[in-house]
Formats: sequence, C-alpha cells, structure tokens
Amino acid sequence: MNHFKKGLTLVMMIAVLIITGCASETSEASISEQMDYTITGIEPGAGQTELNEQVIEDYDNFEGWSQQTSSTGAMLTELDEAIKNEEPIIVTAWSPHFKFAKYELKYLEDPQKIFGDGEYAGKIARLGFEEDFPIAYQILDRFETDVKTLEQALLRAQEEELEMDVLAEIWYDENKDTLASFTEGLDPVDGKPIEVLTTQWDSELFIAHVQKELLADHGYDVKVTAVDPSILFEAISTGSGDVTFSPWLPNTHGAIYEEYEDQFVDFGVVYEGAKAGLAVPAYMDIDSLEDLEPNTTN
Ligand code: PBE
Repeated sequence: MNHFKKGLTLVMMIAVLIITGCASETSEASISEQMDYTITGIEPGAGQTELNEQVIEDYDNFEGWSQQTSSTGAMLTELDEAIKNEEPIIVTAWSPHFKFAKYELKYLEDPQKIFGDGEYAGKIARLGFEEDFPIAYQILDRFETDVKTLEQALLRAQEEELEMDVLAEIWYDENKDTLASFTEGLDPVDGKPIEVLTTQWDSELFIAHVQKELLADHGYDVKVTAVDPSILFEAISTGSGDVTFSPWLPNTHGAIYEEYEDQFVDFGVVYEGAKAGLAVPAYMDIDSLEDLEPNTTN
C-alpha cells in the first residue's frame, strides 16, 4: 500500500512536471504573440519603414503582423523598457548607431535579403554643383570616414548628451589635423552660400555638420537642413538643395534613387560597412526573421 502511494505521488509529480513543461513551451512558442505581432518601427518616412512593410508582405510567417511607426526616440524608449523587463521586442535597427554599444542586440537573419547585403552612405549633388562650387566639390569629393569612427563619435554624444551639431564642432576641432588633407592645397573662398541637406538620423546629422564645419572653415556660408529621404532626393534633383551625404545605398534608398536617377550627380561613397535590418535583444531565443510566427487569431 505504502509502495502504491509512493508510486502514485511519483506519477503525479511527473504529470505536474510534464504539464508545466508544456505550459512553458507554449509561452516560448508565443514570443510573436507576446509582441502582439508588431514590429516596433521608426519614422514613417524612413527607408527602413518601407523595407519592414516588404518583410511583412514577402515573408509568409509574417502574415497578420503590423508595423508600429512613430519616431526613432520612441523606438529607443520602447527598446529600453523591454530590455529592463526582459520582454521580447523586435525593432528597426541600423549601424552605425549607439544602440549596439549600449545593449546586446542581434540582427535577425534575412534569408530573402530584403535589407540587402550591406550598405554604404553615398554622395549626391545637384546638377551644376561642381561648376558653381569647384572648391567645395573637391573638398567633399575627398571627404571619407568609416563606421568605427562614426560609432565612437555617436557613443560619445550619447554619453555626454550632445546634440549632433555640438558633437560635430567638438569632433572637428579635435580632428583638424587629420581632416586637413581634405582641404589641402585648395584656395579658401569668400562667403559663398551652400545648402547641405541631410536626413534626421544621428549618423547623417553628424556627418552633415562635419561637412558644415569643414566648408565653413574654408570660407563658405553653410546651412544644414534636415528632411525625409524622399524630400532629400527631390530637393537635390530640382536644385533647391546643393549636396547631401545621407543616401543609404544600394538598398535602403535604392527605390528613390532610381526614381530620380540622372537628375543629380553621384560622386561616390562617404563610408562603407553600414547595415540595416530588424534586431532583437540577445536574450531572445530566435535568430532569423523566419523564426517568428504568423498571427492566426484573425
Ligand atoms: N536609417 C538611418 C535611415 C537611413 C539612415 C537607416 C534609419 C532610413 O531608413 O531611411
């Protein structure tokens, strides 16, 4: 009898273990459900916002998902909160950006290559810019940087709470010697106005303000204006802005680039090794966009 009771208890204990095991498996399986089948996006006008929509359309397992757009700031706040609570979240991500230094994040594999194979920041100018501003054109043509340099600068801005224009001023002063090669041998000019366009993301804002410092130091009167990617290409193509280093190519802004092709001058690369994608905190047990589940509740 005693033996029988013991056996029964054991069977019950095993049953409880199996049931709890199943339950935790169910909650594992519903990471997608916990995220409410929602991608935490950024500004509606971002190139990546379009790409996220394409992910939802092209990956079968994203059926029934939606993207929540707002702003980069709001996305970062939600990311921060999710990480504090160890909750699942999937966000619009790109490098260079300080979030990869601040948090342990991983890009999800993208077998369909919606986000391409790696990006570079391109240089485009309005038609006639080189003829009107030959010296500025040469300076900007020589200018180049790299992801590591940008990441260090952006992280510093985050730690010291610096706006991008202030960061650019400080950084320009500290790196004047290295930057001198971009202006070497070129005659200074006298107060000619140039409008540099940029998108509103930190890496691009920072570079635009470095351009401003560099050109202003050479005598130009530079104005920096931040706009959405579609306005950026339109303004350069119609000649209402002079030059920009903000296009992300060949993929992120590739469609807009093609739309305006031949209406601007493409004069090269600012930096290579940029990346765009969807990322999750490292504690999440998924590696690929294909690991998420469709929303079958509708
Ligand atoms: N970004 C940063 C921008 C370009 C640079 C990747 C968020 C975009 O998606 O348009």
